[in-house]
Amino acid sequence: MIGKRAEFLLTDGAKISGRVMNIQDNALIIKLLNGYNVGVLIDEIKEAKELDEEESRDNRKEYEKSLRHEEHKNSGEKLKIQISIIHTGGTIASKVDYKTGAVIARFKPEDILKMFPELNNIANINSRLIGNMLSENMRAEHYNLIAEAVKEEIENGSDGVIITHGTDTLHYTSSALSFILEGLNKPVVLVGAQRSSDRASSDAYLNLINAAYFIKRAKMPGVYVCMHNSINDDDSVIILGTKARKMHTSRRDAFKSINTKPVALVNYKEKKIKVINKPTNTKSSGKLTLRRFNPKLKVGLLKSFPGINHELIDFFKDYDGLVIEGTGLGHLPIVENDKFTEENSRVFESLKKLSRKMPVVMSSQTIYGRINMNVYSPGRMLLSIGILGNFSDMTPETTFIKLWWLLSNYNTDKIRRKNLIMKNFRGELTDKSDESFNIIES
Ligand code: DAS
Repeated sequence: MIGKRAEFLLTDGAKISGRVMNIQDNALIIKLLNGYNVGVLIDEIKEAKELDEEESRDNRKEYEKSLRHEEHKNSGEKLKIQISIIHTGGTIASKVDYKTGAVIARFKPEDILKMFPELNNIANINSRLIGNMLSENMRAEHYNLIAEAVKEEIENGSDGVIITHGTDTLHYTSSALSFILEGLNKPVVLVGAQRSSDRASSDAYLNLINAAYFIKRAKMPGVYVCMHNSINDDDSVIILGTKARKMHTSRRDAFKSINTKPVALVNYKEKKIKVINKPTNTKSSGKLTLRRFNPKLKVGLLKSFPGINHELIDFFKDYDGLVIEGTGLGHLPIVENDKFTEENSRVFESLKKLSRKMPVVMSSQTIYGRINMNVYSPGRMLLSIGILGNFSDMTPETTFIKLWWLLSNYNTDKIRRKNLIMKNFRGELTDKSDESFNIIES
């Protein structure tokens, strides 16, 4: 069959046709009509049909006609932009292992094009693998690795980068990349999926194709997240990387924009982009510089709760920084009201000690809304011992990532003296809160 044109039906229902180039590690290497090579595992081929040259010529004519049609539609602009897809893993790059039923992260870069050839209608795609990891395993070293790969792709001429990533910690990574990629003048879009790409209900296709379409049409430099806007297969929502948060364990519209309206809604099927809230701080020097994380630093994220003991605060004494998820406007149990609350005074003393040693930053368990430690006297007590973050509307996760990044790139004294936690670097802070709770009708 080598050298022949053939059509293959795969076990997952996908159809592939092209010229069989050779056999490598029990996979057929097939050159698709668009010129890209894909590898198809022989044990994933259900049926194979040799195409005679005439028939395959018709296929090619069909493909070239569709390309001309696409080209005509994009008339007047460069037909194909260049988009790089960097794979890190997660459900989007996983398959169901039908022997165990578990979702396993196992994907080769070319799989994406094999499964979603329509991406080729939007851009020339090149694909590279950073890893096949579930995102709960991400560490700061990975943030630096991904940022280095993004810089390389942009310097090699990419007009934009898609990063496929697990959803659980996707908003930590989108924040981290926002801070590392200083002077970014291209769009970088993180895409995940709540259903593995080989399942009919997968949200991978819509998120990927809409991310590519956003990169091609919106021309908005910056770091973004692209996921479902609702449980339907219509729009994807584009959220600024420092304002995104996963808010549901399994819904496909799990990602919401916190304390600010989303950037846009994208619908490739209808060729529509509805810009809602264009980021203002996307002016870039055009010189992309990596301001990396220092993975050796130890930064904590502690959720306060009724009855918390001071030992928990003391635990962080050898850390470099701590973010506390306080309650409400930014409160912690530090006031002794009666004989049951003596421990609260010890919590306050421990906080005072810790705050002398390192930046301690307040965020809120409410997720939505803004910190304000001026309203109640306990909040003022926290301000009096140097707790930072007053008036912040960042999520706890973005606050944690920002503090780690600040400690990696500035000395502690400057962070405190210049109150850098409240300096707006990447749109992570807004000066007016969005009260709409982000229910965006598409
Ligand atoms: N474990 C999840 C992760 O990798 C799977 C997913 O949602 O992508 O974040």
